[in-house]
Amino acid sequence: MRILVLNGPNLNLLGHREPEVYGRLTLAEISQAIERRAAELGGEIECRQSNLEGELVGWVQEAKGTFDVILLNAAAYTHTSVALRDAVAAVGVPTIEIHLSNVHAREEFRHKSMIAAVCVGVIAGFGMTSYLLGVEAAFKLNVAQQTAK
Ligand code: CA2
Repeated sequence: MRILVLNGPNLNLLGHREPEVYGRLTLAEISQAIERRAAELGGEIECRQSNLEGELVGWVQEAKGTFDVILLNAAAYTHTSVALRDAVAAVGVPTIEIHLSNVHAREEFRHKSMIAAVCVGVIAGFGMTSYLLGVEAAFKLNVAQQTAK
């Protein structure tokens, strides 16, 4: 079971800016915790971050055949990117949308996701635990898919 974790713009600032909104953990610390959980469950994780929409689109496209599930925190691109939505829909690797914050309790422009409708599900509002729940969900999904074959 191989999981690709993609993080969008500004998430590299985690732990360094706005701790009252996004917490004190750095992206490296979050990635380590996700890797540990995936290893406990017998899987492998690769975590990447980019501030560039096109780079994220490229990584989604390349995931086919290499990764079983994508965990995608597209950050601000969640609310704007038709390109990421089209990539997720076209590639067909099951994708779970992840958010640290509860986007529905924030500004109205964050309530709309361009990507959620082409994802298997959305996990938001639990800080780092959103990613850990995403790992659990990825394993459940994979087991369900193997059983259905
Ligand atoms: O809650 C989330 O995970 C978000 O995807 C975070 C995005 C935001 O645009 C989405 O609406 C919800 C923002 C990520 C920016 O991360 C920062 C981290 C530290 C300091 C400043 C920004």
